[in-house]
Amino acid sequence: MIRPILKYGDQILHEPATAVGAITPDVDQLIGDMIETMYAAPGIGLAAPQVGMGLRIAVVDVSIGRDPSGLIVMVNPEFVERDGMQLEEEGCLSVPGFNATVVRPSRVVITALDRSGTAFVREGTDLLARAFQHEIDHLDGKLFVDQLRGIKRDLIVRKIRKLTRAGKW
Ligand code: GNR
Ligand code: NI
Repeated sequence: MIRPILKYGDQILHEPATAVGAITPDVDQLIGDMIETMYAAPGIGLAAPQVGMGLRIAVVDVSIGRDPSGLIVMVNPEFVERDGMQLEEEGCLSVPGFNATVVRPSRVVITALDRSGTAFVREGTDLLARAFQHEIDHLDGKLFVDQLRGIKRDLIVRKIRKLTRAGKW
């Protein structure tokens, strides 16, 4: 089932999510719905808070479904390494219509549980590293807008406030 994607300003997006205790049938259903919702959007990643669930679950597929082995399900992900630096344009399904250049490490290694509850380690470079960080930020209640500083951030926040007041957000 495709679930609606919440937007900037919805409180759950701005709060840290809770670790998953066990992959129950409800959690498995949520993961399935998140995969479906990500591909339908389409997006290269989706975090549970974006569909209103404050749990530490995210899905990523930088191939957007073109590569059958491209799907990565992360439950309780954590960084074990972060290095390098990249500066690229970034967007978010919860901040539609906006993008900005965000500075991030160019290589990360994460550990997480997969959909069956098995631990794995995965390295990501370039776009995959960016996607991992973007999704783990969501689990910490942070959106890409929060990584921006000064006038770049203020401009986007002001435009969103204006759209919200006009009932167009
Ligand atoms: O689809 C998405 N594209 C994207 C592009 C650059 C950096 C990060 C992303 S993630 C985003 C989907 C999304 O909002 N995931 O939370
Ligand atoms: Ni996002």
